[in-house]
Amino acid sequence: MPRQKLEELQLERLKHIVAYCYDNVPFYHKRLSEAGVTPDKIKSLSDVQYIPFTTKEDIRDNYPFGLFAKPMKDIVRIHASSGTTGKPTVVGYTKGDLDTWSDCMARLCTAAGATDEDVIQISFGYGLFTGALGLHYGLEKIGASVIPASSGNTEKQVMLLNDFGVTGLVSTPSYALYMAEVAKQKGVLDHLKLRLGLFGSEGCTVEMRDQIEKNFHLFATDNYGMSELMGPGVSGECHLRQGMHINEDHFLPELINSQTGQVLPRGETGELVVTTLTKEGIPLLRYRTKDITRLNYEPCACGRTLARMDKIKGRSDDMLKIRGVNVFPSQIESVLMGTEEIGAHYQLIVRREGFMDTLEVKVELVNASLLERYGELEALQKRVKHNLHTVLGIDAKVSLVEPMSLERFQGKAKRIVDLR
Ligand code: DLL
Repeated sequence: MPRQKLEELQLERLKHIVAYCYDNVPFYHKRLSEAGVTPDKIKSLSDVQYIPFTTKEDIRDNYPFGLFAKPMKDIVRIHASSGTTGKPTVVGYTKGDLDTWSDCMARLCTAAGATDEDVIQISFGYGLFTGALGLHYGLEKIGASVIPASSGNTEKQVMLLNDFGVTGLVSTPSYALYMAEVAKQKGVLDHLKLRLGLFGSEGCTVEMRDQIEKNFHLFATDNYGMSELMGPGVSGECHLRQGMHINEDHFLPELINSQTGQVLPRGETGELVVTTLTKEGIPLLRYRTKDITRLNYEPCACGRTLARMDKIKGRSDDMLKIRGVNVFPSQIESVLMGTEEIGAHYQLIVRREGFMDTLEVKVELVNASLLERYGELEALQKRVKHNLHTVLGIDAKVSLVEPMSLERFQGKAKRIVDLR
């Protein structure tokens, strides 16, 4: 769709969703009234700026169903994101929402290269988490053969990959790496038919992606979403992998400065804010995702006109402040994964020693024998430390540890240990 037409469609849908929220969600009626934004105030796409932000706290404060715009009889599915503290964030879907979700997912899976010839194993946990069912219905819609393996029991996962001739894998990037290790141990890694990875739900630098591709001999793509906005289905890479195409007919993106809330000019990096344009169950206006990215409105060589978002640089609340310096774990990952002798598993430990914050980067070596060659080990340690300093601007302690010694994850990896 030409951009102009797309923007007309977005405006029509924006006007509708603002009125829909105002009329059907008491929380929004109050919020919008207090801000003096009646639906008729929305005359252009940039008028979205008059609308106050919605945050995760707003959803939590209205736990469990307070932000739903439809009565329970119209809600046919409920998901929730676990959240590390307190109550989960609950979302509800109407039949229409489920159709839209499958469409959005089918579109992203197709853009990534999945077809009805593929046999695809879904190794996300089935349950309240949106990842598994989101991909599941999208892939069925395009006619792929879907294996709902769920997560866990990694040896069995590997058996299925092998025995069922699986061509596509859906999982977190960190779980894919773990599965590759187990496949190697079982001696089946080089016999697998895998050709495509549809990875998401957590960050993955290009360097980490290279590691996954090298291990599994597949083409890895990244897709993004969050439970509050839909689950997976918000954006994903096409085969050119020059950013994740946003399903802009369903999601209106903006970027803001996390501190000031100011909308940023095109081309700058900031926090992604999204207005859902078509959701019925729990529509959200200007939802603050806390995810840091950049938007690119240039047309893609693949022919899609949808804007693209860069890989997520990190979350504004994941950003580590170490001795006053902002550090994103993805910056560290890039350095580590760009070092040949270093494996794909790492942990970041932040401590406060006296008044000083310290960062320890623990990372596995590819080859355990290096631990016995002290001179080489020390040289490698120095090199990594130097490279980290160049990128981060601060000193980190680098601990090179034995292969297979750090924890493995079957869902989203938890790599940061903040002991402060
Ligand atoms: O993780 C939805 C999802 C499932 C997306 C499967 C893609 C694939 P939540 O559990 O609510 O939903 O977590 C949302 O995960 O705000 C990001 O911080 C992070 N995230 C999701 N996808 C990516 C990605 C699902 N491709 C939170 N890259 C988001 C980096 C991602 N971070």
